[in-house]
Amino acid sequence: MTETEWWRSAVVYQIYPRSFADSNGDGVGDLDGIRGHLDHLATLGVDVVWLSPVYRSPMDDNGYDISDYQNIDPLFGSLADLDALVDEVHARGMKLVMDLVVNHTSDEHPWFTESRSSKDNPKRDWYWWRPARDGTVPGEPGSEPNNWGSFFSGSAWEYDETTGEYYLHLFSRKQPDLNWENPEVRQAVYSMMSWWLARGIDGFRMDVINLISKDPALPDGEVRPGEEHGQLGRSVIDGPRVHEFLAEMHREVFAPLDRELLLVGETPGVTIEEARKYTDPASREVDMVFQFDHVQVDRGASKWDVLPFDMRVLRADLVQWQEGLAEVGWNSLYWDNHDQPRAVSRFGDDGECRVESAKLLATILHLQRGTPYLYQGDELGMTNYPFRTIEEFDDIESVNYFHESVRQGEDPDDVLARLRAMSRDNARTPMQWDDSPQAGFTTGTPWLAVNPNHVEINAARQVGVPGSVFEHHRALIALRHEEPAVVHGDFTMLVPDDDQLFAFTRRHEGTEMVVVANFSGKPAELPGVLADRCEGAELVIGDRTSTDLLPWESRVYRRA
Ligand code: ISL
Repeated sequence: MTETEWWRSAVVYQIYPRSFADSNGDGVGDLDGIRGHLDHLATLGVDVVWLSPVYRSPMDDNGYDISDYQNIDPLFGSLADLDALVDEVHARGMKLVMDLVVNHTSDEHPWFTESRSSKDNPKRDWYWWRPARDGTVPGEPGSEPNNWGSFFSGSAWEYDETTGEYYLHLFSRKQPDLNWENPEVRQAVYSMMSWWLARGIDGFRMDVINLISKDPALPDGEVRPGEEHGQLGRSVIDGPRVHEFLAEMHREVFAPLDRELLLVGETPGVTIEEARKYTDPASREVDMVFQFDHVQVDRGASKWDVLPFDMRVLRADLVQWQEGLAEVGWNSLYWDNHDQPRAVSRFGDDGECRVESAKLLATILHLQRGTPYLYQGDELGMTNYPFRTIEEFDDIESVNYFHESVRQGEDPDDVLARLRAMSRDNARTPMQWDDSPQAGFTTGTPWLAVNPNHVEINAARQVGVPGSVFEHHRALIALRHEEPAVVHGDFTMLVPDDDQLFAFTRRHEGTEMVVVANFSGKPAELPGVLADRCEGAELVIGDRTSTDLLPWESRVYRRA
């Protein structure tokens, strides 16, 4: 490990600022709210805090639509509040990483306002403008420049009357895509990034960074049966110049700095082979990727096509990534984030065995090779929200999907059932600090309802309480910090065909860590081959050493 690879032993905690802590009673979380809860993070033992976007934004996609990269949205506070937060994070020995959303801006960003104003505006080419398809009437359905669909339903093109052309938006129509082919765009982004680093932040989580390079021919994508729009494919995902752009970014922004930074690329749709390229230390692009394969094991063609969860499919997928990045590259480890339902509701049991299954997920997460990321509330085993009506949802993806599906004739109750399982709002309900009426999140009316189960599930009931999900995470984080085998060990799957057990070893310089987990709601027996491995080894995480495992029980042994 080189000195600069400090992040291999780190644990990252993601904050969704809107939902973390509200200091001024307006119902929306803010920077001072975060500052007031830093001791929670220090107690947990995390090394890095990643803040989802807090920049100025019209909030069409809750801050992932940025209208001023160098300012803080008044909802969250001010630049002075951010500086104070950075100082206090640093004072506790932690680092602060910001979200970098540069695949697109808000349509209210001055760059876009200029770009859309006329065809000969100097910033016209900063975005992807195209005329209607030949022989069609501009603005009419079917006249879009190509058949791409947006991630948030509908076409990826929006007609703009000012100049009679369309602009590309892979996400909402208020998130026009920047044209990275234009070197001025790249320089503007790099100088903004350098400005933040000079302000003292410690790196970036780069939103959809593997979508920044598009094939300038913008070819139609393959239309799958039953779908209206074409796939984006390699014309966009890990596109033609993406590695060149990231290497350039590294040269221009990071290489001149002699600091321990964390650079993580969010890369939906990335393959293992591409992930190796992004994270090979020799190519100097990013330190690690955030990939999505394992959070797609319970879905069909789209995220709304919900399939029953099968642990064996999840396990096989995780193993593939462990093996695929064993020699070169590095992965981020996570179960959920602000775009995913809550892990314990999705992969565990959010009823009777909530605590045990949340602990099992934690054990498997922290013991893999890679850098673990906790999303706020994971450390408490927070669950999905019991949504009943569409009015209870806020997320643009969920709301668009509901209306689009109902328009196409689907039964609203069926659509709601899918939203309940998969909506991003499950992760966005306020952090549950205590059992008071708004869970200690706000003294006002929260922007999204607090989960009624906060009376049971909250930080006050768990911090310092033996056996809690919080204390389990804390012990696992401490183990990573003190045990090199957790950081550097190789990964070998054990009993890969077992229907209940998730078991593996991590070996490094004569130390072997053995993880055994009963990933099911039924008791399990340790097969002889596992029992032998555990026999006589030191139990470092877990409560019992017998050869049977209770439902959702997980343990970690060490043999030196
Ligand atoms: O959440 C998803 C769909 O359910 C993902 O496809 C998600 O859109 C994708 O991972 C990119 O996410 C990131 O960029 C989006 C933003 O809405 C997400 O919150 C962000 O994490 C656009 O900026």
